[in-house]
Amino acid sequence: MYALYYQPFACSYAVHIALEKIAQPFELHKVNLNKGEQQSAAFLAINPQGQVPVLQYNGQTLTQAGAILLRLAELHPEAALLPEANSACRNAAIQNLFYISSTLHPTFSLLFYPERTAASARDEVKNNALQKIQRQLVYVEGLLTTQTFCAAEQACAPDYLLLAILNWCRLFQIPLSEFPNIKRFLAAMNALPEVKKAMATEFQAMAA
Ligand SMILES: N[C@@H](CCC(=O)N[C@@H](CS)C(=O)NCC(=O)O)C(=O)O
Repeated sequence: MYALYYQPFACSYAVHIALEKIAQPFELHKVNLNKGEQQSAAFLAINPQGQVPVLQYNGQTLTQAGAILLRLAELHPEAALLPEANSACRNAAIQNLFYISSTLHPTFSLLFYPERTAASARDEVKNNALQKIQRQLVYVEGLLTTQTFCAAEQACAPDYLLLAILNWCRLFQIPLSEFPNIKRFLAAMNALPEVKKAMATEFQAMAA
């Protein structure tokens, strides 16, 4: 049985969607980041980095959204969380997963936690991040020019993470009017059964 430590609509959303796609039993443990629960002794004992997502299974603990998604793809090939190993789009899927987790996500993190970069220059950090995000969105828009999803004909792991992060554009009032491919991507993703299930659960958990 999998256990996922998550915060509704954080990057852990991508792992939650992947677990819905795998369609095996899992349990969810909410970590309320707004209340600072990630810094509680109990949670730090699970992940000393004080961050979600954390996946536990078979007595093992795994952190880092990209790593968890790759591992789930290995453990459940039938769920097609990545394109076939020898397919042309496998490289693109892995490359995009790393781009999203190592480049796009950290830029958004500057908006959530500007004080971690410069406590006395929060606005400057945020403004710089917003400018950087614009350039990164141009890149993502390009990825979605010839296909709906970022690597393959079907949505897979990098798309789940991309969805989780692009959802934050609304939170930070980043307009997407100049990015029609991204808007089409979001609409297609939100129509997927695994996304609908995870979304409904996380909306409920937010309200609780
Ligand atoms: N590199 C980590 C980053 C994880 C991360 O930034 N998680 C955020 C939620 S999206 C978090 O837990 N933030 C709480 C904090 O940093 O205090 C990953 O890709 O999993």
